Amino acid sequence: MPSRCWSFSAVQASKIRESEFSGSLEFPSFRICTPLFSKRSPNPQRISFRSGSLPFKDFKRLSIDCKVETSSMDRAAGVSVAESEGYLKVDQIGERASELKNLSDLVPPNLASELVPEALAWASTHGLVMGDKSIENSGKVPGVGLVHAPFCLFPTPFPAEAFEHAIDLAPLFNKLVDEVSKDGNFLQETLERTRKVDPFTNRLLGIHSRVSEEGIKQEVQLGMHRSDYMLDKATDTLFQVELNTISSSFAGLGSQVSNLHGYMIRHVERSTNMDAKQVPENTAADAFAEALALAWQEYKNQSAVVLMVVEPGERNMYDQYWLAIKLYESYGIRTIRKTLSEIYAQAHLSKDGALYIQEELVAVVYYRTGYSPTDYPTDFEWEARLLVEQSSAIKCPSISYHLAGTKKIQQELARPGVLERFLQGKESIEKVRSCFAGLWGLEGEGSTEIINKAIENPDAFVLKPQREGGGNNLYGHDIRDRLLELREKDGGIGLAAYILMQRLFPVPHTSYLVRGGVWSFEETASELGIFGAYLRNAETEILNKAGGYLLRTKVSKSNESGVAAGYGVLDSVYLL
Ligand code: ADP
Ligand code: HGS
Repeated sequence: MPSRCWSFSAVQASKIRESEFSGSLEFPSFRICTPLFSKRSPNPQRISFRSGSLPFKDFKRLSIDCKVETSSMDRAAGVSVAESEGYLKVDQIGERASELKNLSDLVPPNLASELVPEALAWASTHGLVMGDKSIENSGKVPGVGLVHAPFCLFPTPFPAEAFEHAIDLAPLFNKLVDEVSKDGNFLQETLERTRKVDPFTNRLLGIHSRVSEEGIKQEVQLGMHRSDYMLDKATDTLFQVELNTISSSFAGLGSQVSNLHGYMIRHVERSTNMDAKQVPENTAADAFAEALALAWQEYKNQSAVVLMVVEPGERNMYDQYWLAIKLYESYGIRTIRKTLSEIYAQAHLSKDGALYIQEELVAVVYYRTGYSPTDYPTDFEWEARLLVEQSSAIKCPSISYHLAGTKKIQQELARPGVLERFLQGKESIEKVRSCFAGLWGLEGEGSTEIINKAIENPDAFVLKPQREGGGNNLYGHDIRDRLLELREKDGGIGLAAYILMQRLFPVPHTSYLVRGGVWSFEETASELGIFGAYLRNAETEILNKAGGYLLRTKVSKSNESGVAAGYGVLDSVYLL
């Protein structure tokens, strides 16, 4: 290409922003002069590209159509004007964006540090907050001891196709949970060996068989789930990490992070070409408030309330209040908050099984606790759980939905031919099965081989007990040690308390993490959660949809992503 100096009209020039290029062009004699720099100055100027992250060598092909607008000054500068007409169109932008791994690369650290106070202020003025564990009562009294929730300064690039796929899976998993929950024998049989070596699961199954014998008082089933996925780097496949059917958190704060990122992108869209529209609207809080309201309507008693069952000290109360406040503001439905021990002390059933907390009639019971043995420090909490289960209040989750979300059931559903018992349609079954990673039970003859594999190569696995809430899994050499110990003890019966899962290695990227008012630039990896809302009254399916999302980003070297457990931060997706 002959060496020419081209001048462009402002419009065209605006398409080319300095920050979009870095380093020098590979076409030795090609120069770009933009009127932005030359319209008023007589001499066209050479632009040196100093920011942006992709050196030109990444560009395999650069097509150039140029519109030449001669301006006297340019002519004065003796620039030979080409005859052709056209636009300088850098279609690499599209391709370049698809190769984009990190938005943080488009925002240099000095700009990020300037923007962090903005983000912190936005978070604080938009309820993206948690109780500060260093301040007493911050988990008891709303408004006392607030700190911003940990978050990413900018969203994380995520393939739109994988995101859409995860959204499409939500109604199928909602249906799967519902169908599995109806099959009490499947739940009891699948967890039979586990309950012998896991007292917590045993108590849950005890309540399940008790109310199954006594007869279920409430036909309405309400599901507020979150299915978590990782985009596996090696296979570029979206694999399900787990399906939460109880206390799926961060629908409230998760929705706010997407809004924060829209606000942050507006601060840098000129210098980075980011587009806030590529952060999908996150309707999680609205979807969960709607699900609670529709269930309340199914109970058909205007004076009834929603009971949110919470932990005694709850630092994540604002995530919960986002739902309760939306429920009141949008539907006029009141929510009361009680711990399991308060329910034990204050609850009773009427003759026809209605649940009352003191004088308050309860239509819906929404658990934000009760998924861990530590939530039942005494038998009183278990008594409270049983009483609620025996009542005609609508439970979220019911004991059968809770059990359908255990990791052993997740593993059993991944065994060949099992999904066919619960889902209709080959396409649906294949779609769900396509996101199952390797999952193995450890009881019975067939498990010896996989246990040996995990002992030999523990880094390729995760060992999971029947626990929720983060911080329970085993990784690396801890897997070998635990398997060797369990195999030796009591003939290996303890193995039934665990499942083995293929270790997933999500696509790495970099992010600006903001925690405790301080930012850091880190190598990170993310886990996408899709919220699912489901409501059925006897044979009538009232609601079955995906209800927004949650992206949690952790430092790559961390095994876990749990935000409440202090591993991950709240994030959102930037769809590419
Ligand atoms: P919990 O119910 O305790 O949250 P999870 O199964 O979600 O249990 O595991 C907790 C965390 O452990 C996940 O958020 C993820 O970071 C990590 N993890 C779980 N399973 C895998 C896996 N197969 N590969 C890689 N990381 C995993
Ligand atoms: C609440 N304190 C979960 N729920 O969603 N974990 C994370 O907020 O109500 O921390 O990253 C309770 C589990 C992922 C969120 C915490 C599913 C909770 O931990 C509830 S069981």
